[in-house]
Amino acid sequence: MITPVLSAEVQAARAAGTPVVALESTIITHGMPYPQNIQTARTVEEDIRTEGACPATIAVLDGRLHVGLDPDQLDRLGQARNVAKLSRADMAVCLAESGTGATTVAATMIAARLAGIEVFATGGIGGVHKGAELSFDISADLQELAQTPVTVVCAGAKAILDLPKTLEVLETLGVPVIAYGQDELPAFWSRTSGLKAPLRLDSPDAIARAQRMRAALGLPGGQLIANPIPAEDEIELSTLQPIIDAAQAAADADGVAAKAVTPFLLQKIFELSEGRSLVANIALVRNNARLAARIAQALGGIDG
Ligand code: PSU
Ligand code: MN
Repeated sequence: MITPVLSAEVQAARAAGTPVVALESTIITHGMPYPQNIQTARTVEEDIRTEGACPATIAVLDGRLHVGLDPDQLDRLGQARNVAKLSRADMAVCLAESGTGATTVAATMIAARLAGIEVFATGGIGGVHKGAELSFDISADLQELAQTPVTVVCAGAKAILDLPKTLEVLETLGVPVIAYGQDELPAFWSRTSGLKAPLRLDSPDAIARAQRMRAALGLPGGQLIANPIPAEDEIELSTLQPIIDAAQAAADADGVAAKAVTPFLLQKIFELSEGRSLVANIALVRNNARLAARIAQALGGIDG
């Protein structure tokens, strides 16, 4: 097994028994424009520290798997162009070829597990894309949740996805999809989706206990926590739906495919919403980071 390179902060947290929360880096390189990407990454790390936990942003830099980036490394990644977007399929080649790449949800889960980190905060996971019955575009994030034991806190699946199909695939794969504090599945920029979440839990403790029970049952895989965006930051689905439809139509017209789809749609929605989608995206990632820190603390109180 390879040993990830731990940042000084993560090493100190380990020594002190401070809980650690993993963060992905594709959201920095492919999910948000510069310079808000770096500012957000820093703010989110600070939110985790304020909750008494330690942030560990994960990326592959020059052929090494980093768990925790120092401020310089974070800056360089946020300004770099043509950084690879790494999922399960790409990680080994990138490392073996001494490459640099940002980790998606799937790749971040793999790295978190290698580093013994049990909780990970992001914005939204990948899922089943609209038109998947023809394109077969289903994110590797879903398979990863089925096999890698990390609790992932997101704000629901992005409304650019086919949400009912995403829930169906997660159910087939045996992934617990747990709405936090409400019955409905949140839809990233909005608190509501019109879909009932399969499961609901109301406290970090309850989420931590469920994770331990899953392991005690001998089941592989993680849990998906869908944490609704704070009410004051949400953009209602009715406002966003025409924008999402226009972005999807542009992607179809341009023949955008595979890995390029999610970054393309996020950028188009950012432009068409005149930046509103980004403001909401930042608020929901921060909200997820705070909850993840509390879950990490609760897990620390229960033997693993
Ligand atoms: N959430 C965001 N912005 C993003 C992503 C998630 O708010 O850019 C990224 C994550 O890294 C996720 C990836 O794993 O999009 C999914 O990409 P794909 O659909 O190609 O699997
Ligand atoms: Mn895809």
